[in-house]
Amino acid sequence: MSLTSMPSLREQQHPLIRQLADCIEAVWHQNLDLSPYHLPAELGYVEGRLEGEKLIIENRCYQTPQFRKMHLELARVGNMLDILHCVMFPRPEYDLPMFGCDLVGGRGQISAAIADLSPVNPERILPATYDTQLSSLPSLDFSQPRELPEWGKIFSDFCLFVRPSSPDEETMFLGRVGEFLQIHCQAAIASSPVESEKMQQILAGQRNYCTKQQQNDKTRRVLEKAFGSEWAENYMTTVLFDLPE
Ligand code: BLA
Repeated sequence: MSLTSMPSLREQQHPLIRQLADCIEAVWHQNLDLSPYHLPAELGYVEGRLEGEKLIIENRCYQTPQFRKMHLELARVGNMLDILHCVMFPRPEYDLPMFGCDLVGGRGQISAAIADLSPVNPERILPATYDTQLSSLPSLDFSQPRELPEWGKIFSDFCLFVRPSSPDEETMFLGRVGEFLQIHCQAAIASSPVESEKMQQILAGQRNYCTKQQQNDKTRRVLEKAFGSEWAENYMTTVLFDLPE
């Protein structure tokens, strides 16, 4: 199926999810030289059932010279749960952070909006260009910040994790994620490959990121209930957070 004829889940989703999905794809297309990335067979578009409700997952995936895999996933469970998940996995030859974003909502309200550019070194230090640019963004005030779970130590000090409580806060979140993406794409195209020793450190950092994300029980529970535990394990480790070789 071609991209343009894909059934459009996003038109039915929460407006913030729709807008963020459009924003992510726009920034990708404007800045990067995209090629298709093929997900494991049968996992591009999936349907299951969770508590009698239909669970639909729609994936879009690209690669570029700097990124091994750029994954945008939209999911919906009946009218109960709306999800946007996005991760950009840099090729380990490039010293770039991991961009990750998750929006989870239901019944008209987004309960979790998270976005980060996460460092891939044990010191949790971002490359200087990121640190400088992210530090110079105006600070934002959200009325309902949320606390990261234990595995969330992978995220940077710039991580946004909130429950957006008004249309203004939704717009602020959307704008900030757009800024993260713009900074990230520009830094990526300006970056040069590293030496092989450094590459090993980056790989270890990416593996740690994926291993920690695989510990998100809330994601796992949704997938297990709809598709069973074996399917959920396979999906989390091969599609959502596959470890680079
Ligand atoms: C939270 N993720 C959640 C929640 C659900 C999902 C149901 C709980 C929402 C809430 O507490 O309000 C479910 N997320 C999914 C599912 C998929 C998904 C089913 O992506 C995919 C099909 N998660 C990510 C990425 C990040 C992330 C890339 O996939 C961050 C960069 C973070 N999601 C994240 C965090 C929480 C969350 C930190 C809160 C976890 C907690 O409070 O324990």
